[in-house]
Amino acid sequence: MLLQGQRFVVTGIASKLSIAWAIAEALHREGASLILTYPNDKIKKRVDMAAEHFEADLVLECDVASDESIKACFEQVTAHWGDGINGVIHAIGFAPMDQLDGDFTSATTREGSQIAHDISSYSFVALAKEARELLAMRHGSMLTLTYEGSISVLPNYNVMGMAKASLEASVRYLATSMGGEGIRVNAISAGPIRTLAASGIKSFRKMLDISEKIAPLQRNITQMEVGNAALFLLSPWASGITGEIMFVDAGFNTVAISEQLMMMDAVTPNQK
Ligand code: NAD
Ligand code: 0WE
Repeated sequence: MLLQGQRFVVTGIASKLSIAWAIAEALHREGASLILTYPNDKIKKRVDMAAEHFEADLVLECDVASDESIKACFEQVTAHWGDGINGVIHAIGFAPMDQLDGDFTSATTREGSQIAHDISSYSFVALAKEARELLAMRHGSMLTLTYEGSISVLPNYNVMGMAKASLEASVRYLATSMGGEGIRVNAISAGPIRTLAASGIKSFRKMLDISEKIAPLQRNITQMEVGNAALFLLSPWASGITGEIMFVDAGFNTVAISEQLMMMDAVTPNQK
């Protein structure tokens, strides 16, 4: 087992569909010990269930909107694993729903932008501050989840695109800042997956349909494929990789105009 004796703190489990669930699954499969976190009492029950499934050591509150909550969480991590941790997984993203619907310029507000950046981007740095000492003891690493909307425009992703661009920049700055302590920092840019964070997004179904038409693999990706890529980045096999944004998107990001798009009637009527 690749990660026998290794220890990871996993944030962002909200259901069995969560990307964080699949990452925990891969880590657990390889023998790692886990601490799982939840943001509030509403989600706690779900994470308790996950903790049972993954034989997790502890379940801790960690609301990334609060410095006190993050601090208290890592005090408990330190009390349990005082001689270090091997990794922290950040699988958290949030913007108020009204920000993710319609014309970017009209939909985006100061408050919506602040919340999106606070919860989806700054929180990664906030976790790094508290995890740093424990990670340094074992030359551990951090991993976050991002999306293509940081680089290219996708309908309705809006202010989350700004927040993900900021998150990706933080990966590079954190990697440089903590590299001297042997701490690596990476991200996975995942293709669209139906999770709680995708539910309620208008036209998400359509996003999935179009993605599978454009992507070189001609299909969408699964949570398990993200879990396995995460396992690699968090493992000793990736000891030379830091500051990296790795795409797990069936190749979608590499294509500008696909053969499929050339043949779509709405785009090129009467001239196939
Ligand atoms: P999800 O809804 O299962 O996970 C989102 C998590 O964020 C939830 O567990 C939620 O509890 C947590 N969260 C929200 N506010 C929080 C707070 N204040 N403190 C602590 N946790 C908080 O959805 P998911 O798709 O698994 O999302 C995980 C990550 O993957 C997100 O960063 C998301 O942007 C990213 N991502 C998702 C997709 C996709 O299509 N689903 C694609 C690429 C990247
Ligand atoms: O990063 C994400 C999820 C972003 C997200 C989703 C929600 C829904 C519930 C952030 N905040 C909220 N707030 C809520 O209240 N993804 C990559 C998935 C996603 O979200 C989209 C997408 C895709 C893909 C939004 C619009 C268009 C495409």
